Amino acid sequence: MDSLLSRVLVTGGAGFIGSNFVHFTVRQKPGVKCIVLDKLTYAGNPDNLAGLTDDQCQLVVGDICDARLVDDLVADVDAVVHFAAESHNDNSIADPAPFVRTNVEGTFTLLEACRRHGVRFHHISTDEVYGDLALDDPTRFTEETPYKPSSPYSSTKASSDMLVRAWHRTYGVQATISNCSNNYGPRQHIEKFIPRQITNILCGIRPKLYGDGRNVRDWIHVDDHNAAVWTILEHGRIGETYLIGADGEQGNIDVLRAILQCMGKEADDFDWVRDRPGHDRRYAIDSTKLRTELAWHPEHTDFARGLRQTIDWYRQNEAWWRPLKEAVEAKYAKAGQ
Ligand code: NAD
Ligand code: TDX
Repeated sequence: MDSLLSRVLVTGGAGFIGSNFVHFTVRQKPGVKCIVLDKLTYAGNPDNLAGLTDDQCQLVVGDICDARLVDDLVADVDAVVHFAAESHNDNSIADPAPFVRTNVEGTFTLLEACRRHGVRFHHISTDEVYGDLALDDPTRFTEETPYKPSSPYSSTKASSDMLVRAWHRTYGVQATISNCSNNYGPRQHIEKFIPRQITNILCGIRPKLYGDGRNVRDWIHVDDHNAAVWTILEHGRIGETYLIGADGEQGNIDVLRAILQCMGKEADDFDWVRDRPGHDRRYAIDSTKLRTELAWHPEHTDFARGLRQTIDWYRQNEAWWRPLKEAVEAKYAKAGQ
């Protein structure tokens, strides 16, 4: 369907979810041009945007904390979709400083520009702002759940959500927020759980499971996340928050066993390693508001199928991840993980 928006600033568009958002937009929203602002940190890769034409996507390499650059870019678009962040919990435990800078100061910088230019702002956030649930807790997170972040990463995301709410209420910035659960799919950095285990197996390294392996994550395919983001961008009520989730709760050990089975390995072909400090036990999203109010529903709900496709993607794109592998594993080895 044609969109009323024609130019969208996508921060973090060279990362995992942001680049999938750009490709989704090219497929589903003809006529929309994505202007990607990305610092190309260790997590950003311009190859993630390969094959797109200048009419579909323009990459601007820069920092969301650069107020002048951000102001120039925001002045020239219809909306901002803000994915850029430091996104990995383990990194935030080792060195929280870039998380505070990018996630808090960067979001502030974008909000100020949107305030000056009256530009629509959609903020991408995470279910981790709500802390965690016990394994046997029958409840799930809703938009009413109090914030209780556990890690440096999730506390900076919670801070950025608060800024967005305040800038909407105080200055009338036309903002929405979405808090999504764990994404999986192509182009996810190999520091993250699923791609780390897939690429370990492809390299002949045993997969690594933290703690007792019973932590639960609520998995969603990245295309379902991005479809929801477009739905909120176009039809969401200004000032509102929407939780995005696909009823995909699974224990880490079950996900790992599914990967092992799919790749022809024995069920016990992995190592137990040191737990993550402060490791959140369980996340679970109730996305009733998004489904009833905006009629969104996930399409990629066959997790086994999505996992097989993701494994195939890493098999077929070794040149994309191989140069990163040694350094990622050396970092984990140093942390005993
Ligand atoms: P990612 O780490 O793969 O990508 C982040 C991108 O942001 C990279 O391209 C990086 O270069 C860029 N970036 C970092 N600092 C920047 C800065 N100062 N200026 C400009 N660009 C910068 O992350 P991801 O997994 O794609 O996550 C994207 C967003 O979605 C984040 O806001 C994250 O909090 C949120 N989120 C992620 C998940 C998930 O499961 N991965 C779930 C819910 C929400
Ligand atoms: O090697 C590993 N072994 C392991 O058992 C790694 C890397 C992780 N884990 C566990 C930790 C978590 O319980 O797997 C689970 C998933 O870990 P991550 O991929 O690091 O994701 P998580 O910490 O849950 O956060 C992710 O989802 C929410 C994203 O990284 C965040 O950006 C998002 O906000």
